Amino acid sequence: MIDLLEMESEHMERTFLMVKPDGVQRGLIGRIISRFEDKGFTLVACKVVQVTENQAKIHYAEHDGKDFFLNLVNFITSGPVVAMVWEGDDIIALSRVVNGKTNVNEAQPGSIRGDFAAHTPKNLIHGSDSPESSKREIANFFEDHELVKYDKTISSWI
Ligand code: IDP
Repeated sequence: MIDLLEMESEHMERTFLMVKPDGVQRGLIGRIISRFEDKGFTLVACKVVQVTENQAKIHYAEHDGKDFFLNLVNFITSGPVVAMVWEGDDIIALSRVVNGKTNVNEAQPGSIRGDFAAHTPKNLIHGSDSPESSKREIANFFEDHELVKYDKTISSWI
């Protein structure tokens, strides 16, 4: 019989999550962080930062060339953000469900965007979409030593 409490995770991932300037300005930092804590994920790094233009261009490199690229850069540098690294099983895909769809008209109630966002570009939260972008985005905002490794005793129940 499989001992569920002792099961080693083969799906542990890290992801980069960012409360965007609209989330900070609207006073939603705490409620957004709560969504990921409630899901059982572990916060391993967190800081309030003013994104530089260079960081913004690296962060949104996949959108370089699109007509909304400059708006994206302007928006993400328009005020402070909360940059975070979170850890958890399959967190890259699962945190995007917590975030909700990019287009706020399609974001489900219960998701961050579904509950709090009213206009698509201002959709409050960013989450990495793949292990590769997660690595690149974390490295764009954090040094290795800023990521803290720790276990929570509750982990085996999640
Ligand atoms: P995601 O944030 O859900 O991962 P991406 O496709 O990576 O979505 O887009 C990054 C951000 O760019 C979105 O969160 C949104 O703010 C903005 N964005 C995406 N598509 C459009 C668009 O067609 N017009 C304007 N802004 C867009």
